[in-house]
Amino acid sequence: MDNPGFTERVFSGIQPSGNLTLGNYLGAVKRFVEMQDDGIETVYCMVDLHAITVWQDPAELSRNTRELAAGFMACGLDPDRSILFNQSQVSAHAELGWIFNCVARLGWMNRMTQFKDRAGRNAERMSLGLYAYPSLMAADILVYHATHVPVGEDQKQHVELSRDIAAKFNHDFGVTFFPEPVPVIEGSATRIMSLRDGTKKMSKSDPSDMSRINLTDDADTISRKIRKARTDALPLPDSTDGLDGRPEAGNLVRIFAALGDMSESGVLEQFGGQPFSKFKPALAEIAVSTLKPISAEMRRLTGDPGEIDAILGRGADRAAAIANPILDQTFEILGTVRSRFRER
Ligand code: AQP
Repeated sequence: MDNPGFTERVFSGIQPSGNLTLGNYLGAVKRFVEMQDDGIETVYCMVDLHAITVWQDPAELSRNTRELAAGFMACGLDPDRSILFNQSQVSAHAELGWIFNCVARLGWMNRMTQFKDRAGRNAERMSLGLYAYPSLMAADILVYHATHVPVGEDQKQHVELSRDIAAKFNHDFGVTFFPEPVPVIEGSATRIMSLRDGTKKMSKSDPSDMSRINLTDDADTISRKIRKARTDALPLPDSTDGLDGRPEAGNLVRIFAALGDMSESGVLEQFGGQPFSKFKPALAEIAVSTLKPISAEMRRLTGDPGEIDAILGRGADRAAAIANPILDQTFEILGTVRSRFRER
């Protein structure tokens, strides 16, 4: 057991920074649903405070948040069994985030590859929030004393940083107060790549819509995006070794395997030796049949934004009931005077 003395609890979040992609679905949400059914308490969050680390149009932010909530539920998250809410409604995240800004070291932040990837050569012009993002993410997880964090491969470094922050806090104050959360990176699709460039992650904020499949795409759009997906001139190989050095082919095979709940070798047993003109229509078919019921359910749910808001409000109340006492104890450990009565 990784965290003796702590009850197992799952936390994860997704930014409402655009449409949910097939990468988010296969790398994260599908796993969220499986963990909900594992009998552990699950807390899932639309991390709007992370989304605003880059400018968001206010109307789009609320639309994306409701759409993401609908996406979660359409994929199988049940707001009665999981706690489902948006981050900014539970202020304990931001408060613990500040405390962790004072625990985390600049050197640790400087090593975060996601900031470097996103900022590129424009680091000087990025927001301070984008730089401090991993310390808020540590607060998101640790304000629930969460022990397990299902994520895609790209978030592994951030979860590891949460462990370092928890360990340093515990050490600095001589306590065993925060658990050291474990990243859960499982399944065959922990890193789905762009349809336009097999070396780049599929991302909801990629400027090219052709680079990704959105959960809201209709059947024609999905088929067109797969037909136009970049590939090479060779047929598919007979074994997974033959995918080495062929990132686009490897990505499409991985997507097929994840959608069909089969292994990559199983896909190649079926399609090895065949050209992409044969493989792509089969991939489009399995993608459409998986996503069609999800997008139909999302459309139904987004038709009633009032109901989504009510679900998020109730989820936030349940989340705050766990987070606020943990935040209060953190302030006590720090030694801040807490004399104002507030209902917790
Ligand atoms: N391409 C991917 N393959 C597998 N998993 C992925 N995830 C994201 N992209 C892929 C996983 O989805 C969860 C939510 O991620 P996020 O929204 O918090 O931020 P992100 O990782 O930065 O995702 P995006 O889609 O690339 O968002 P933007 O474009 O706004 O930055 C995480 O668990 C992530 O690992």
